[in-house]
Amino acid sequence: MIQCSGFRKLSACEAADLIPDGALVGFSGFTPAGAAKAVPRALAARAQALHDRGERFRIRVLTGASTGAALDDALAEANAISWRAPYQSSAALRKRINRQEIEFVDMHLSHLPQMVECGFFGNLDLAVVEGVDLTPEGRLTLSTSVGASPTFLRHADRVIVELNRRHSPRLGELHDIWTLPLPPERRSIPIERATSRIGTSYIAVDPAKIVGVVETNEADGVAAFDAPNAVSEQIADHVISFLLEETRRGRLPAEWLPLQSGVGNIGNAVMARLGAHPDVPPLEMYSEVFQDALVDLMETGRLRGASATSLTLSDAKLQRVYDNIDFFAPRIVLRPQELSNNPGVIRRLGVIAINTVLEMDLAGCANSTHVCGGQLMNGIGGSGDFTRNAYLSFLVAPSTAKGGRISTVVPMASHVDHNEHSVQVVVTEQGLADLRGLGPMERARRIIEKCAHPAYREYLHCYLEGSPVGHIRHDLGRCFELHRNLLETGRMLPI
Ligand code: 0RQ
Repeated sequence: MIQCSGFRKLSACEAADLIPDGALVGFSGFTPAGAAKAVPRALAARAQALHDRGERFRIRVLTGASTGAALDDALAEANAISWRAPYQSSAALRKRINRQEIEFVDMHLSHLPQMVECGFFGNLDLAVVEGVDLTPEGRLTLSTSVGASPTFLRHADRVIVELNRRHSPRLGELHDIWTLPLPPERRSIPIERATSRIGTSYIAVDPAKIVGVVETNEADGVAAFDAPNAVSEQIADHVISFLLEETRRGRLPAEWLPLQSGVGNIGNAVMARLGAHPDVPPLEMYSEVFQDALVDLMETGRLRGASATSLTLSDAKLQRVYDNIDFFAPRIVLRPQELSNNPGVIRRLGVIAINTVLEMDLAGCANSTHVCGGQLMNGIGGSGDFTRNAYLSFLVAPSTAKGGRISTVVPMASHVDHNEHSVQVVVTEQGLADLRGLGPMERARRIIEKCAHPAYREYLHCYLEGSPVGHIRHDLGRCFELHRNLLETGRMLPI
């Protein structure tokens, strides 16, 4: 038997053969960062071959969040997934979920580890986890993300490790692994600053559970961001002016509070713009994802430190971190997602949260996940963990989508992920509406005036003023008229 780190060395195909039909499998991955690659790709090929022979093969898939092409895309294309949680952003998977071919459980990411731990999803048959180092005693150093891997490794019956030689063997210097016990043994989490380190650089895996090691050498394949456009820059500028004014009024300390910024182009642009502004103090992050713009900010001293659960960097940026790891390792902390997204820690640190939504409504509710109430886009991800618990939270969106055919400010959101009790400040490129302390009518008028696109303002005002009087005004006969128009004619309002 060929060995690797004292464990049985397997090819990806041999490892995939160990996964039976119907298994619940926890794969590493939080975004493409640190996602298992070789085994799920081989599993997709095996599923395809079995389906071609008329045999059944579908598994239940857990990850930290979204993943890379070798996992969600490959398995969805091979029709090898029957059930999936907690988040995804794959076009192939989305299509099957929206055709009801896959059951998808859209969850707050901070909730996932506890749900697994308590057995709410059933027995975890296997964990397939990417690492950069494994000792014969079972000490595993993870690669570019932590996510829910510590939980999967603790609870799975059997473990397969993908040892990826592409990454820096020094990645452990960024990791901070700490286990949150279940109630009633749960105790306070001693994270007092965004970059406090409280745990170890490795995970102790029971060596008896490790059934094999697959050696790989493959990049995460994180796509580079689009150059910031005028809309995302205007959104960023509204957020920055507001934060500077809050500081001037003494409602935000001079050194600010740790920031969380959502994934995607807008989040990346906001961070780049914040970092470049001469009046913004050097920043700290307490977020989920460490993305491209933050590398430059850290190098120029504009970002003092960052806590996240994944290093979601394009190849060139990741290489910059590896080439200068003596500088980056003390400044970046990668934690399990139950800590990076922990509501108690987010509230303790007083995080400033900025997340993107699909639509916001006149009551101040927002939809991050479902187009016209039914078609899943990605999932709520960590946006709910941060929006509800932040010291100050922003929900942002361009005021229109699809060339102006869709208004992202609507009378009533067609699906609600963030309700009016959690939402504080909403922003589009048109302007910013601070909803704190406003009653329902003031709130609705402020959202229309500050955030709606001018082409939709008159419609929204007429809807509001014409709706039956109540604490909140709504006309249940008309509240989805814009959505109905969109479904029937392809645009929310006639030209
Ligand atoms: O579609 O690509 O076909 O043009 O939605 O929209 O404006 O490019 O913005 O990439 O940031 O995605 C909410 C989906 C926004 C994302 C969402 C269409 C639009 C476009 C994408 P095209 P944009 P983004 C965790 C942070 C939930 C999870 C989260 C998301 C496409 O931000 O998944 O917040 N958020 N995680 O045209 C129909 C509408 C639309 C619409 C936009 N109202 N109706 N289509 N689109 N609005 C926290 C961290 O710490 C990281």
